[in-house]
Amino acid sequence: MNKTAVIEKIIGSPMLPKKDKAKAFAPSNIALCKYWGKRDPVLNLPMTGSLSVSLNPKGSETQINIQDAKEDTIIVDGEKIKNDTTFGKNLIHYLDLFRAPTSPRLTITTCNNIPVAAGFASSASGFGALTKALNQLYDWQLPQKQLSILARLGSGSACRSLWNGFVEWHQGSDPLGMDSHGEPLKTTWPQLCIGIVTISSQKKPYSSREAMAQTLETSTLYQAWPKQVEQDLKAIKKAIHEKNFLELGRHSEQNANAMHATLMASWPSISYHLPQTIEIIQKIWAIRKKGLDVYYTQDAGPNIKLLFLEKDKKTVAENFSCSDIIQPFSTNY
Ligand code: 2P0
Repeated sequence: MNKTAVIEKIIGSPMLPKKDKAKAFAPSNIALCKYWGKRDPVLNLPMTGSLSVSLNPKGSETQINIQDAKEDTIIVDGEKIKNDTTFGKNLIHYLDLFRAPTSPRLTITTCNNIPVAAGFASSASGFGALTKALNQLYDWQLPQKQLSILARLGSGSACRSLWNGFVEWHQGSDPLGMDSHGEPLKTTWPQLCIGIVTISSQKKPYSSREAMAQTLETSTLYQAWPKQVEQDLKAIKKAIHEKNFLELGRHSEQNANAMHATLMASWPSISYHLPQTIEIIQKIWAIRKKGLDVYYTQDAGPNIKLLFLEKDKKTVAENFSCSDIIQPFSTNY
């Protein structure tokens, strides 16, 4: 299936901008039940559902300005990105999906207030913010669900960055992916904390995209992954509903570890762990044995995200050097 067919269904034909500038924000999100593997790599349709929590107020703000130039200009955190880099090409390909060939070129300026180096899915908040800004620029007036489908075409996990709070990404079954989008959960959890433990800010050795494809092709453990997700998704939703932190922590941690085990069983093997990643994980296990309710999750990078409750904020901060502690549901920002 190709992206044009999806665009056709949602916005009709490519068009000219209705405004000369637009600006929008989208939060970063961290998956408690991970998206790993695509059933359609062009449309970023997942093999399973997933569930995240958005990290508002951390995320991306994207401004679009129309410009009188032959080429688009991309600026991320004050730095001009070349259009022929992988990032530049992906972004321009995405912009081309929506615009008529005669449409003016654009300047896309994105500012992230979360360290991109911390392994947060900046592509998720970036494509989330860009899609919201395009909605204004072209005056589509689309509901969030449709925007979520469009954001997914840029980067899978971006479809969860359209909302604050807990968001479930439905796997869907439609070949065009019209039923594969984010949906917010109603429950909030003001005491929930996430601590970022930054281990390395170096560029990761394999992109999620490459690593997902390799896992699907070669990992003998991948056949167990959909079953793992089915169990974890159900358990995590129940834990959120019942505010059962120990169950939330346990299933989030187990889900992340199962994803990394699946990666490790690929050939050639893929591991995002650095020695300090293992050190931190063992420290978490040891401190948990002593009675502190701290759990973790890890994405496609070496950094660890701690999960804990507000009552343990001080102890966690004393024991781990968190570069940031985020309370996604706090109203005190
Ligand atoms: C997630 N990750 O659920 C998982 C867990 C990383 C580990 O979604 O190829 O940047 O753009 O669809 O969304 C990172 O993958 O991949 C990701 P594409 P994406 O958050």
